[in-house]
Amino acid sequence: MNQNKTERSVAFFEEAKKYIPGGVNSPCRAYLAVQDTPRFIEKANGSYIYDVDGNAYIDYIGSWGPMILGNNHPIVLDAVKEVIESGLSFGAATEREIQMAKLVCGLVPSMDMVRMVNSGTEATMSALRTARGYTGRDKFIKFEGCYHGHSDALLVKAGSGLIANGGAPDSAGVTEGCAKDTLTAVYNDFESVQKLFEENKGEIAAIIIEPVAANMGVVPPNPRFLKQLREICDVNKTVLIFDEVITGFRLALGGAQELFDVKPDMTTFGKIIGGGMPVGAYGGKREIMEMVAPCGTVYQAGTLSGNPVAMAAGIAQLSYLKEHPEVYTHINKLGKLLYGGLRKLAEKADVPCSVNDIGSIGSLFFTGQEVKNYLSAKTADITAYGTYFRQMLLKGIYLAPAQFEAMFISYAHTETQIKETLEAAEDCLTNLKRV
Ligand code: HOZ
Repeated sequence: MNQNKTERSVAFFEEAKKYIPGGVNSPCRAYLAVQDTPRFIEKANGSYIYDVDGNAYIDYIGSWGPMILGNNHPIVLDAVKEVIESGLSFGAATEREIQMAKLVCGLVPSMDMVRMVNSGTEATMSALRTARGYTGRDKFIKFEGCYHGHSDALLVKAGSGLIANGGAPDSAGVTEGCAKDTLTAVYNDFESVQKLFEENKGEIAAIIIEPVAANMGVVPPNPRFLKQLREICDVNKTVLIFDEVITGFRLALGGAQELFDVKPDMTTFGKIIGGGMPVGAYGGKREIMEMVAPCGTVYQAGTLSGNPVAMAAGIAQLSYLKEHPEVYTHINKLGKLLYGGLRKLAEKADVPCSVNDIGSIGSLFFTGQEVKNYLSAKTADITAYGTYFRQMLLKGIYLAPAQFEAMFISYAHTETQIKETLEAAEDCLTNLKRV
């Protein structure tokens, strides 16, 4: 496969830049971090995604995770088709919201109650507000390189697009006031957390963490790390929030918290619970969630929250996952094949690489160092990643257009496609060695 036609994408991009900042509605999509022209997408189906120039790619983004069953899965599509006949939005309570809440709370035992919102950003922002309201404290801890959406207090030393372009991991426009209560610790370094607790006794409302970091590339937690966070939160009456926007319903039906057997007090989810529709959710212990309006004094609201179309899509996908454990067997098996294969190929090609993976998500970092936190992730050679990315794209492999993002495998991927991907990677890594 040689997917090198880009005429229409180039033209669209030029046009888009006139009206949309950077030509895109989310920075990662601009391909700045890989010095290429973004491919404008026409459609996606199963494990493939197609651009406007007629190129087909094996899709390892899957809309950044939610397409766990593959793009356009008939179960999800049929549910959407059925519900749109009855109306697109009411801004009023519906039965599907109860179904969704029961489903989510049933699958994630740490959650007694859940509130639907429209994105992961809203979910984390609201969870944090709730934790602050519940504890009556202002400060909270996040980890360098973890990304929890783009609300002000959380855009401090954040991962994802903020690091992708080699820029500062902070955003202009975030006032000192908004950021002053955000304390940052080092991922996988419990001592850095202990130190913050010692320096801010009785003042820390919450720890928020991606239980598996996936926005500085994929970085799994050390074996004891999450349990240590649980313990220190218990001792200090601090709310432990797991941001499972990426890991929820993906690493296991009950998310990373099931896999690592650590119960957070609160959890946030994103697009995966809407089957790809714009959805997020936050929830947790009853006594904490009862702080949320109209029960309690923490305010949060939204016309599109619990939107009927999004609920129908999400219920269809989550129900399918619940009834089909073979989805996880399949994607995890392909994960081993793909990430194990990449590790061997990098070794064979003698390119300094570090592959981190867990289940169906993984990252190939262009560094000889073990990647266990933001600092080590940052040692990756982003120019090498750009070269690798562009070559893979030409060979029909659609990867994240930035070093510090994850690859996602879906139920629609096959062993044959993984082999095809590894063959492409072998060529690209060998070429990279020559360069
Ligand atoms: N925040 C996403 C990556 N971690 C990218 C979102 C998008 O561009 O769609």
